[in-house]
Amino acid sequence: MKKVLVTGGTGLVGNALKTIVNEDSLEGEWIFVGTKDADLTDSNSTRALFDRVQPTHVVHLAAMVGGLFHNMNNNLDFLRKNLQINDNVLQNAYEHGCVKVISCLSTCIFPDKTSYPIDETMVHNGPPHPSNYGYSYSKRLIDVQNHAYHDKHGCMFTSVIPCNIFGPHDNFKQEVSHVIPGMINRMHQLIDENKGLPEDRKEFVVYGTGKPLRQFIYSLDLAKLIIWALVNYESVEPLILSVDEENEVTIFEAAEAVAKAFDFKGKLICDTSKADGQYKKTASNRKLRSLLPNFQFTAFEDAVKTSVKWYIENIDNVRK
Ligand code: NAP
Ligand code: GFB
Repeated sequence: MKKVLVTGGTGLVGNALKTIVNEDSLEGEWIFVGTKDADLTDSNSTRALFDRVQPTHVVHLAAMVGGLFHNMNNNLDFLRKNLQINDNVLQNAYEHGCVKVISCLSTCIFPDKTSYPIDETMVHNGPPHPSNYGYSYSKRLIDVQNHAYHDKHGCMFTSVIPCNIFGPHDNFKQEVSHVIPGMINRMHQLIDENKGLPEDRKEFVVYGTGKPLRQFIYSLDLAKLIIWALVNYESVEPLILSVDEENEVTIFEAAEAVAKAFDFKGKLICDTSKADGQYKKTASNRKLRSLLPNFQFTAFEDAVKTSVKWYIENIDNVRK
């Protein structure tokens, strides 16, 4: 019987996986772990976790994760912590004879100077954007590690490359969050703290120019794709898990979707003193579509609406 260890099981993607696993009552035993179960930057703690769980499969999500501003100021930490976590998890997966490991990269790790759309062959074709080189190189090395374990020991260690993810159980903490949870948190606060102000007098600040382009995948859609890949994807080469290129939106359009979800009628103004980060990282999901042609992604506005609703309903227990 399959025993799937989900590292990073207490985060945005981990909780989405847990929701889908429970909803679809998937076969096998699924164990979702976070730092309190084992600090994966520590080799002894990681070994003790694998000794205890004895997994047959690993979905490796655990990482130091954050948005643009958190990355910009902490490249060394992102590099070191994620290198430690990844080496401990992959080496223990090998030593414990795991049948398969699926790790998570990100579309933000591709070369900054590149042609578009980006595809899976381009991971190592040049330096990443300077804002997140620490995270990017630690993630790129997972691909190198996967090939090394496969070449030496025949391990089926592979990776998926999601675009920007959002959804319930996201990290809404201002200083570390990604753009959508960051805007949800700030807009809720603006509305909450200005109840007496006429709606059209309220001004919400969108950081940066609002012009950068992003593809956003709803966490529950990603979870379904990861589960599909765990069962059906048998290649060491990475697989991009992203919405279609034409579903790319500007940051300003993402802000408008958050405003619509809150029924916010005030103004959206851009604070261009704040960094924009990468202008675009448009990724092709052609390879995914060739394997899974009929997958239906949740419409962006509907996913934002569901995420805002979840945030409001869980406000007392969210990471913020
Ligand atoms: P998240 O919500 O920040 O969750 C991170 C998870 O990793 C948590 O379960 C956390 O445990 C765990 N973790 C962090 N440091 C750990 C440590 N030292 N030891 C053990 N566990 C540790 O992150 P996420 O957004 O779900 O990201 C999941 C994966 O998707 C990551 O590999 C990330 O790089 C990738 N990804 C994310 C995005 C995005 O937009 N969010 C986009 C592309 C790829 P605690 O709960 O105990 O802290
Ligand atoms: O999700 P985000 O922080 O990271 O998005 P990236 C940053 C973009 O959103 C910038 C604008 O253009 C910001 O100026 N923005 C507007 C905001 N309002 C906000 C806000 O309230 N919070 C945040 N955070 N941004 C990350 C990588 O890039 O993508 C990570 O740095 C990671 O390594 C992640 O891979 C998926 O999409 O720019």
